[in-house]
Amino acid sequence: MIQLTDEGQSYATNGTPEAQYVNALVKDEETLKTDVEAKIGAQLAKIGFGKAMKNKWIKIGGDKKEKVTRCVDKIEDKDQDLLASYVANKEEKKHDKKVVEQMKKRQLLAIITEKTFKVTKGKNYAPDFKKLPTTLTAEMIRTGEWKNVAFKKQNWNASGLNPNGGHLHPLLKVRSQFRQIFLEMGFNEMPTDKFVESSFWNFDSLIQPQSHPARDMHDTFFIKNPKMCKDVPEQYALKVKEAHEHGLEGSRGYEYDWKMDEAMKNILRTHTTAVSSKMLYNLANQEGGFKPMKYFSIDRVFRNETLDATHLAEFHQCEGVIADYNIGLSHLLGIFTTFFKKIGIDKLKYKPAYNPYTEPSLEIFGYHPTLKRWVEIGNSGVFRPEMLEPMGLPKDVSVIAWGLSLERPTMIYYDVKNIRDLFGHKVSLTSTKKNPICYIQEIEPKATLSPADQKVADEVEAKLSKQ
Ligand code: FB9
Repeated sequence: MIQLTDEGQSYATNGTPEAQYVNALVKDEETLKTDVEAKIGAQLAKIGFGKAMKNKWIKIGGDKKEKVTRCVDKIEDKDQDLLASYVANKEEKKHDKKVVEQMKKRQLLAIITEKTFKVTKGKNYAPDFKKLPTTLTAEMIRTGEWKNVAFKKQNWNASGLNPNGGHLHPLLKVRSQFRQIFLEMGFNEMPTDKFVESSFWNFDSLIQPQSHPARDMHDTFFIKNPKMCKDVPEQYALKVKEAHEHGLEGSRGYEYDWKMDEAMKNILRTHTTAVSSKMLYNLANQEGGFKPMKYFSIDRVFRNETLDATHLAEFHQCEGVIADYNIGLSHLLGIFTTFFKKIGIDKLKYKPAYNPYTEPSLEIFGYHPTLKRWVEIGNSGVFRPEMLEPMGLPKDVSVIAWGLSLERPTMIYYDVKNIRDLFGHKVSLTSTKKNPICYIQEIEPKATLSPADQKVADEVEAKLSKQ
């Protein structure tokens, strides 16, 4: 359809600029150009003057050509007639296509598509909109009303609502992966469901002296109520006292006055080794006597830390403990090889370290294949005899153990930079809902051939490469 632009409409009504220019003049009378501009407007006069000259409807005069004179009686404004005909009949195919195209180029008209809809009453026509029921109710069935009800058309292809089920927190996903690894290595889970522990099990049973700075308020959370624990095995406590004050034969102990009161103070456990100690005591005193055992735990521990981007006042400690006859550091290194390969690290280095309850102790470092750098991945050691003998473990039984956190590996697996985005009241539930499955890739064991087999493999390789 043809629709005139504003300019086109004004020409159709008032005539083209050239026609308006000539009609502003009297035949054979000289007129100043400026007077014409004042009469019809400078813009229109500018456009009209040129065309009127081209049509020889006017001529210019005066020394400075500042005058114009109309030199025709009658003019025929064809463009105005054309534009008026478009108003009368908007169908473009009724008009000369080339002329319409020219008019379009001069922006005097535009070709538009006009859609018209013929609306008639449908079979469900109703003067007002009735919301059709979408659900068949018991009431409708009971009253028989369902027979006369038109239900809204069901869209059976609509995708159902996402069932808003529960979502596991990344830490718990990594915890279950680590639990799986410990279980498949034959470890048994320790009961770590008590966050409140006595100082006795958390420190004294581990031969951590009562003056040790870690036992101070600024490192440990003490419980106000109940301030003191109920029970500590009496006979065992006396042996622990002896070990603290005088050591065992061959060691002097810490030579201080060990206090039961101090040991009875309740705290939030600072490590799950408190539970390991209790389990070892039970192992030594169980019916039928000591049996070799492998234990593990993964649970929360609490320390009065200075908070920062990677430290909160609590974290999850993972711990493995092996009690057996005549084992030592070499067994521990063997366990590390298997365990850390399963969590994706197979290049290990060790650094001598100190723990009050283990000697020797080692810090463990692993080369992380994607971080492409060495990362401290845990701590470990051989529990001291001063800890084991008071429990009643046989002299030829040793206990090796190691620990690591759950947050560090989780932050690496899920690329979390700030621990507050992982744990605590500011964690966005969306990230908990959206985090991917935790898939920890064990590093495949490399086929290490014996030298003789390697020689054969090299010869075969050499032959194949010549073919
Ligand atoms: O977890 C730690 N690092 C780590 C572990 C795994 C990991 O996984 C990679 C993706 C594959 C990456 C990093 N660390 C121990 C080392 C450091 O992060 C350290 O700075 C922080 N440590 C915590 C304690 O900090 C107050 C991590 C936590 C820790 C340290 C020691 C023990 C347990 C947890 C222990 C022990 C122990 C020793 C002897 C006997 C029994 C238990």
